[in-house]
Amino acid sequence: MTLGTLAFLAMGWNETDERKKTYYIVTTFIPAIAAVSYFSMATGFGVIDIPNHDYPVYWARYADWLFTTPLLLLDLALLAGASRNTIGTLVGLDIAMIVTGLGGALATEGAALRIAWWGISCGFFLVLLYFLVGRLTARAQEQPGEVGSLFGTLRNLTMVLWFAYPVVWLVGTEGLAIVGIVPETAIFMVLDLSAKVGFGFLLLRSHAVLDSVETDT
Ligand code: RET
Repeated sequence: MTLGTLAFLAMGWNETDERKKTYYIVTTFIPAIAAVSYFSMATGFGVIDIPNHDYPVYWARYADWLFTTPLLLLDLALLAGASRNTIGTLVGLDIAMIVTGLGGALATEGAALRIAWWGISCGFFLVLLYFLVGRLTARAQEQPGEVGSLFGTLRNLTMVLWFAYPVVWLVGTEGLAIVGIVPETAIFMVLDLSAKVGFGFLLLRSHAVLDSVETDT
């Protein structure tokens, strides 16, 4: 995550166009926040033991997602030229999804209740996907040049990777504990790296495309 942050910083350092700078700023903060979150988990601060819980809770994961997932959505929304209202709706749904997911991870009243929180979080997630696939895609297709196709690539990557999070959560230690804490942590790490650094590289290497985005805010 730190290397990704430094790479994005270097890529955007000499950018003079104000509009394109926005993508660099948003995209660089994403792995930077994750680097701090992983540092806190590696050193023990980002992990808590909760009474009546079989496994420790990595709360810092949710702190990371609380900030980085809205920033990822902001990147997509800016690319699509979405309105402030659409951006606000997406971010609101996303925050609700992460906070209710944290509710599930912290719940101490047994597996059934944890799964109920998971279901609520998935509800927000599905509405979010509806906006991403419907509203944002329609807006992105009205954009000139290659914007629509870059948006399509990033949206598909986002959908595939983001879908894996609730699945890993459900089979992992927060949910049914079919998968142990070590493989769960490893899978989340690969997902996080792809959804943040992989996504960022795909977006920022497309300089010419970013030039042609028209905004509607
Ligand atoms: C949770 C809880 C269970 C239900 C759902 C979840 C969704 C999480 C997602 C996270 C995405 C994170 C990313 C991080 C970094 O780049 C919170 C696991 C639906 C979609 C993209």
